[in-house]
Amino acid sequence: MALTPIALLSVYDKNGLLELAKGLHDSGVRLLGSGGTAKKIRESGIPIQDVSDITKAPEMLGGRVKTLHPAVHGGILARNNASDNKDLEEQKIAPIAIVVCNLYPFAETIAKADCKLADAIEEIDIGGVTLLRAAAKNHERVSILSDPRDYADFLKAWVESKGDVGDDLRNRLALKAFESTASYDAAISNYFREHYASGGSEHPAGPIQQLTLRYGANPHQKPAQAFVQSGELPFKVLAGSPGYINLLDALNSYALVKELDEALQLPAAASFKHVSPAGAAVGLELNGVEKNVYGVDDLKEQLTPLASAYARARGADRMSSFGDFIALSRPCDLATARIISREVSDGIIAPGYAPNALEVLMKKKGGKYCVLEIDPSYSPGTLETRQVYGVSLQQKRNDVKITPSLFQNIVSQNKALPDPAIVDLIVATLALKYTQSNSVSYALRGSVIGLGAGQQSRIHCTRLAGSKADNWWLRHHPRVLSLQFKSGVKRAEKANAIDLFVGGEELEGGEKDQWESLFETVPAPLSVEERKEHAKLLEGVACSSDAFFPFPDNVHRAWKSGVKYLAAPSGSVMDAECIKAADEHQIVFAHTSLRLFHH
Ligand code: 93A
Repeated sequence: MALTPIALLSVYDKNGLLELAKGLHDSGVRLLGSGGTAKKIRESGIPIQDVSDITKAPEMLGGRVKTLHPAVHGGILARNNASDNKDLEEQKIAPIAIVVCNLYPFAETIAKADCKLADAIEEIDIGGVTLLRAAAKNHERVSILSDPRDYADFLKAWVESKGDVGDDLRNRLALKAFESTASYDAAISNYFREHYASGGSEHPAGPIQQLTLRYGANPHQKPAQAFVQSGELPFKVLAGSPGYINLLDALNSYALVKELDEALQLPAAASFKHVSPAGAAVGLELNGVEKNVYGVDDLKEQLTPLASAYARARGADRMSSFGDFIALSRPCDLATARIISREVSDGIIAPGYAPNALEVLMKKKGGKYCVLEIDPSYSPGTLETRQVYGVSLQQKRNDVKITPSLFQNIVSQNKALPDPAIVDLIVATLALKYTQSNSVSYALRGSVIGLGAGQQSRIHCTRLAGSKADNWWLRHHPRVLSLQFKSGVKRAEKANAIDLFVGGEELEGGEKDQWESLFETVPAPLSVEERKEHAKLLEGVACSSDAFFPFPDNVHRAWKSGVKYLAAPSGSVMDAECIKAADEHQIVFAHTSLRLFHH
């Protein structure tokens, strides 16, 4: 004779409970319930036994132990095989066919403003989670209902199938139960991370796993936080308080400089704004003109290789770098700190600080300058996940290495790729790996000199990067180098004034008056001829693209900004035309077979 199927019900949310209980009872299911659940069902006139009737043990510890008993879990976890049936028989345990359970409202409890730690702890469901997991584990035989919205359909299927709802339904219900315990546990660990392992806690005893941020991308996006699910955050906050976008910049820019240093065995620096590099460079020595262009000719400290890297990164596009987040591949030294101390900047991440450098940085912004120290041995996991509009997206991290071998497949007639050009191609290409796509980057002397980021059209990237490189090069013009500013004009004002001068825009009215007021002698505009003559002197530039060039216009445009070395993946129907354009200008063109989109 077939056994009477048993359903165990233990729910906090009692919506839909009575309809389900009645339906199950009417179809011949024997009902068992924990304290409150059984009471509610019984009071409505539906017969139900208490869990304690089968456990022969009362609910205890004020409800902390209700269903945690072998009579319950043996009945749920038993498989339909000889050995398990024998065990059940010996222990006089009846198999349970249906479990109905939802959990104490932990998330709702901690969301209340006056929630104390003790309140939160009392809301951590143990027995319910165990019921859900046990039933979901044994879904080959057991149906687990964790969501009242599933009751009606389940009941219908149960009645129609006379108690055999089928694998598909049980599988989906089990998945849902596992998802509910996973998100329940995530809420609990999130809560304790904030209480026991937060960088904001007054005395975090152990590793810091969480930082509460003032807000997210915008001030109205609260709450906001940074956290790791295990281990500890790979950086320490030495000063200031990083914001959400600061951390996006810091983590992307550090990844970039670390890889640049590894690839070229040179100290590297990056200057980030809005999650793309405004500049990135390795520490090649600066000549006299470069020192002037990069605004470090008056620095008292001797430039170290690291300081040269940052001077280059900061100076390539001084307009974009204003208020940057800085990344250094090596511990910050005094000379680098001195350059930073004179610039408008939001923060820095580096794998350490010389004491005298830290002293300088700690004084910046009245002590509010954000100083992060990253653990250089940190290695992020292989999978990265984020959510957009409630949907999780997951991918393998882009851990491809950029090495000289990437540029071996030279498809142009000119195949002469000297070592310094390989350095520049690596700098340009690695910058793209951490630039919002589409992107095209121009580099020279170990430094990005023009970067077109986040454009939907490739030619717009190539033009934007090209015009930035042109602008950068015009800043080397002797007439720019000898501009006579009045004393007291600030560095940022000079940068803006030079940008207007080389940009060639005609100024009018108040803007013109203001601009002219900065100079001892107001300079005459650069003529078309002067610009052309100077542009001819820019040569040997490297250019890299994060995806293939769809049309040869990109190659022609790059050439106009002195590009001699070009790298891009192949794959365009116009590849042959692009190679032809490169040959027309004697450009060395390497097909990389590597797309580097980044978002
Ligand atoms: O405190 S518990 O973790 N201990 C238990 O043994 C236990 N068993 C079920 N909480 C337990 N439950 C939970 O009780 C269920 O998850 C459900 O949310 C609630 C139902 O309690 P009652 O039937 O008394 O209203």
